Amino acid sequence: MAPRVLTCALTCALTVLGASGLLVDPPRLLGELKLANAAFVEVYTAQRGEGDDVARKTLYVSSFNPGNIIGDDKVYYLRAPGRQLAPVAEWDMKVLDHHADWTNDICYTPPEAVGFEGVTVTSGFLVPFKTHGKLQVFNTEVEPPAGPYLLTTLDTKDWAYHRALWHDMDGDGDLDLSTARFHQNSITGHITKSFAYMTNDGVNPADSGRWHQVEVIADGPDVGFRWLKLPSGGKTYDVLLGGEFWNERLTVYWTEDGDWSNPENVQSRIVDDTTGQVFDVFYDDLNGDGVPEVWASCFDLPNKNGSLYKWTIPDDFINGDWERTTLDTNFHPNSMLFGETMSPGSAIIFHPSDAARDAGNKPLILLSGDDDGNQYILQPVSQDPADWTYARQTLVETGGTTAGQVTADDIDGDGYTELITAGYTVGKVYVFTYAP
Ligand SMILES: *[C@@H]1O[C@H](CO)[C@@H](O)[C@H](O)[C@H]1NC(C)=O
Ligand SMILES: [Ca+2]
Ligand SMILES: [Ca+2]
Ligand SMILES: [Ca+2]
Ligand SMILES: [Ca+2]
Repeated sequence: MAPRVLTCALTCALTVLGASGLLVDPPRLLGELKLANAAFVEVYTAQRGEGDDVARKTLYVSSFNPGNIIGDDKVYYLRAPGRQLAPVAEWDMKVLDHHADWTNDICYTPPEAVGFEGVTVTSGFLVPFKTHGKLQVFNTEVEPPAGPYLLTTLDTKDWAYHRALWHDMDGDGDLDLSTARFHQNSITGHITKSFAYMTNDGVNPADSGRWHQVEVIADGPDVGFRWLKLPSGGKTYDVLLGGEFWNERLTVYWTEDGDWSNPENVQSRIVDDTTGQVFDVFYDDLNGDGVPEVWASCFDLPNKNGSLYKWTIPDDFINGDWERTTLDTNFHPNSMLFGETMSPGSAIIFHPSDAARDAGNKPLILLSGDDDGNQYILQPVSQDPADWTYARQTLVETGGTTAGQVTADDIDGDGYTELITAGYTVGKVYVFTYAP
């Protein structure tokens, strides 16, 4: 413990002395790309393929438009964006997909899952004509990417899918596709929530795609979730962390032996049911003490007040106390004529530079205000692990009702991080860099 405290004391002192203040200057805008309804943005670095890390990065942007009633919500991609930074305005985005309605998260698919490296595009939402969501896998090892390979052919109702993570659910060594989803009854408005997986029988999705489904949890995780390994009673468990949007709670689920194929074996604990709607949930070491925290963007619907919370995970996740801290609050969404709005939304931690990470500094948080139309940078005001105070800077005011997702990555490999954010209503993708 002592060396870590000492290192921190030194780093803190250096940070204070080395800069005019503790806060890092905001990044500079490299450029803006016009892209209608830009919603979710991701950058993945392929393990396979030619060239260096910069060449193997791909930017993905999904989009949705309630007005496209015949369903041509597009997903775009751009290979090696870091090789084309000047000018961003001329990025030639290629269409990855136009077969889904209301595309959401674009999730990474590792080569171990199905034999090729790629992405899984999730889709579906509540609005008319957009309720039939899908999980579509693409092989991105080839150009243009091959697919889509539909893994939800056996759906018996319209599901809205927002995330799909490859995880071995039945303990046979094959990665199955785990997912959270929901369905709204069009007459009663009742919402059905379902956490399920598509079983990997070793069949390449390119050759026939009847992946049978196992529902693991009914009425549980519906939008955001993560897989963690957590300790209790001297044992480490495979834990599903659910950010339950409709049930308005944060929960953990586990089984005794890590086999999720029998729903009767699933145990659960409600961590917090006073958060309001959980937009998304994350698992990162925010305070630089080497231990990850759980954190989430949440929205108190009756009071129209959004917050970002963190929970310190106890040594025993089943029996211990999960201590909650408010990292930021008072996010207020714009209102819309039709439908509910919320704020804040998606987030990611980042370091402005490799040097800041190597120095052991706490990460910053890039946060989308979602329906408040803005994006923010939250900076820890101190390097003290016990201090959870953040200073909020506005990175982008899109000027439109809704901003989109955010991501951070050093896309050109110069040691300085780029921030990529979507302006949904204004139809733009913004690219910033911390490079001087
Ligand atoms: C918003 O919620 C936070 C956290 O619960 C609370 O501290 C704050 O006072 C609330 N703000 C308003 C305007 O209700
Ligand atoms: Ca399996
Ligand atoms: Ca299997
Ligand atoms: Ca920590
Ligand atoms: Ca860079």
